[in-house]
Amino acid sequence: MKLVVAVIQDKDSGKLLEALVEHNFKATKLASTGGFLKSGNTTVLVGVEDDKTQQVVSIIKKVCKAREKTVTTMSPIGGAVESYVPYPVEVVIGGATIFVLDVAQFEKA
Ligand code: 2BA
Repeated sequence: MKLVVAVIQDKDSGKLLEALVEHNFKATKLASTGGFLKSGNTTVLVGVEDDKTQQVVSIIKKVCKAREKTVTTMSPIGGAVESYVPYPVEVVIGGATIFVLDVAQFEKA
């Protein structure tokens, strides 16, 4: 058995859960926060039999789209550390960051 952990954008979470359930996969959605942007994203956990892993990965790739996001960062003027101006930067956020882990044990009580 594998555990697929996918970090996706909030906007795609509803569609992804629908698609997974439609294909009879069980999934859990967790609210998460990206370390770089420090804004909300979604982590989806899917426990799946080994031979179905690629199907789950394909569904995630199909549903979750990469998007550009403008992030406002602070930039120092003329090297003076005290004077910062807001500076917009375009960041491409991937459709999904996917990890596939081996499951040592799976039980339901
Ligand atoms: P964040 O950490 O908020 O990162 C959002 C996007 O910012 C990233 O998109 C990437 O395009 C950019 N970014 C991240 N770190 C950067 C850096 N040090 N310098 C410049 N740009 C940077 P993605 O790579 O598609 O990642 C989307 C989200 O997936 C991440 O949100 C994070 O929550 C998660 N993630 C990505 N790689 C991960 C990893 N190796 N381990 C755990 N979580 C990861």
